[in-house]
Amino acid sequence: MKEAEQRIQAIYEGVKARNPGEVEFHQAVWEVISTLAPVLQRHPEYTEHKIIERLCEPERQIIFRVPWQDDKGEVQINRGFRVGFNSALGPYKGGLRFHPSVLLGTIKFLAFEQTFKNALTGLPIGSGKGGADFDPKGKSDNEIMRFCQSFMTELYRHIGDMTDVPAGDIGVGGREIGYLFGQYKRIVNRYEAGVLTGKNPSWSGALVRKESTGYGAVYFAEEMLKVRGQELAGKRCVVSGSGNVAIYATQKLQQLGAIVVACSDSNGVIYDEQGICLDTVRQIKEVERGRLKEYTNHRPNAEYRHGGDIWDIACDLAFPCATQNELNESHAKKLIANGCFAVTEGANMPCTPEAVDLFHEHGIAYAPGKAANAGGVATSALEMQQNASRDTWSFEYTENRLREIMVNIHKNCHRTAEEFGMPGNYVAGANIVSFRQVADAVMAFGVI
Ligand code: NDP
Ligand code: 2IT
Repeated sequence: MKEAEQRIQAIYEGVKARNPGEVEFHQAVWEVISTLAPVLQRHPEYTEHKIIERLCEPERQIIFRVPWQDDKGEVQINRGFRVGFNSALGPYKGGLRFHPSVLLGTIKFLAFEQTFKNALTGLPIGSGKGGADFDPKGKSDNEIMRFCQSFMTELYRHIGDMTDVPAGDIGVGGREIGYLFGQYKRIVNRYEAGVLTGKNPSWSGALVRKESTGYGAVYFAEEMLKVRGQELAGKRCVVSGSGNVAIYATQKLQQLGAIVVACSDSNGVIYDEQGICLDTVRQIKEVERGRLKEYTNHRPNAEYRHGGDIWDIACDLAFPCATQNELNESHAKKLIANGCFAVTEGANMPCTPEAVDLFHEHGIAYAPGKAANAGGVATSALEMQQNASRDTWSFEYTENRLREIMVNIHKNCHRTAEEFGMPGNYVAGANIVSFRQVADAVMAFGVI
């Protein structure tokens, strides 16, 4: 074991040296490879074929200029990215993020995570991620459209239903996918529905895709609770964020009888003891594209805490659904002290490594994003299936498929953690299951 651990440490030092300054990428890589020593011990062929080293190097990284004109006619320049991380299991697959904080290292961390997440779904999809340092906040519909068109005018040559299939992520939802798809269709002169997912169901998108990440995370939480002889009904929940993932996690929690008492955006926190009114949140975020502080105009008994910390609010179950590293060690301490016993990541890498260590030390049920939020990309793969067969499935059928996929991911992670002597450690379980699957495919293809 010692030898395998030393080898992994050396690989990690190499990753840091080759990718200077990309701290989120380093964090994501370490989170995976630090759990793989027992696998290397069992499978010396993975070392011989340098599988970890190969999985840590993206297959391709594309960076491009995105010029566009704002409503005043002023020229704006953004930077666009698309990273194809691994295509052993299928075409590159993963979302696009539009947020001012986006750097190459952000996209690499997300694409790296996607490799393992996509493998966990059991569906034939490789991994990728893209986006731009564009800030959609405060932009008019026309500005968003012009930006998306310019972005796609470069991206189109790199994507395709057999090559690379983008979807949404932070700042990219149904509206943006519409503009992106329209521009792609116009440039290539073909209606290639399977080139993007997250499309509107009225024009070749899949039912349930919009809801799938949040719903899937709740299904995963439900399975974790079952193992502990518990259920969701009656549990007090806190869901950070108020975007796509947070909204539909909240919806499913409410459908299953849980009480969601708080949500947030990057400015503040809403605490509604009676339970969050989702219609109000959806009206503000999905229709008016406003700020969460407006919630109290509709629900005067609720409290808005400007700059507040959502993890201060006592809960049984926490669902970080906003962004990376939003829940740190001191937040974790607070949650545990307040009686929280399960943390399910709807976002990608929202908990810092120190927070995760605390959860494990305290026996908190902790579901890493690559397992718990895989329902989104899994339903994207179901959208690709529907597009390939020129078919449309019902909401109920698609939701059942999603549920089955989440139950299976939970089972595989849980069982593998036990098999490797780390019962209840979903991080190890998820990493080992998915790593083995990708590793075997990479080996089968030879050195390419
Ligand atoms: P949205 O853009 O719909 O919503 C993002 C939410 O998170 C908003 O409430 C936003 O607040 C908040 N947020 C974003 N960045 C920050 C920040 N730096 N600090 C505090 N709050 C922030 O994105 P999604 O809901 O789609 O994505 C949320 C998370 O889920 C991300 O980690 C994403 O990678 C992950 N994910 C998404 C999937 C999907 O299908 N969409 C699938 C799997 C994972 P504000 O409006 O103030 O910016
Ligand atoms: O992080 C993710 O899994 C996503 N943003 C969804 C990716 C997808 O291709 O549906």
